[in-house]
Amino acid sequence: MKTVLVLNGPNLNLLGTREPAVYGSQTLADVEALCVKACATHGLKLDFRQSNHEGVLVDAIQEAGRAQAAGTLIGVVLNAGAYTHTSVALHDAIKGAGVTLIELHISNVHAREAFRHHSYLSPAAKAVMAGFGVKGYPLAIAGLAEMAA
Ligand code: CA2
Repeated sequence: MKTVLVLNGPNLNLLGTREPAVYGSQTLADVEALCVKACATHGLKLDFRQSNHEGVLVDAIQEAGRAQAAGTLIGVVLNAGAYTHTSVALHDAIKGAGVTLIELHISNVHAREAFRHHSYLSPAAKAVMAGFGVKGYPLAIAGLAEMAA
């Protein structure tokens, strides 16, 4: 059974505790449960992580690249949070790892502040999703499963 890595960046551990109008009221544990279900539907195993630290996210992307090369992982769903708009290191990690990666945002970043309109990750990502709320996570897993089939 192959794995999907769902990787969450800074402050996403706060989901469901503040800003429900933007991010909804579901917690990160609720998101993990949605992902477990989506992976089970597609015969996949879930690796679900969150970190507030850029280097930890870089390490996880590199690890995912090695796992994909070894044939044990089909790809990554990455919500890099605010690092989306700042991180050349994450851009380089995605390119360097050669991993199939879907950039995901819970909110429609293009309908928000101008500083959220630019992503350093999009040019390195296979696909980009934004604005589906937390339901975007299972949709992204379904998309990865489709790409891998
Ligand atoms: O819409 C998304 O998923 C974002 O990636 C979320 C990031 C934001 O910086 C991006 O522009 C768009 C923020 C994640 C922080 O999430 C919180 C959730 C609840 C309370 C506070 C922060």
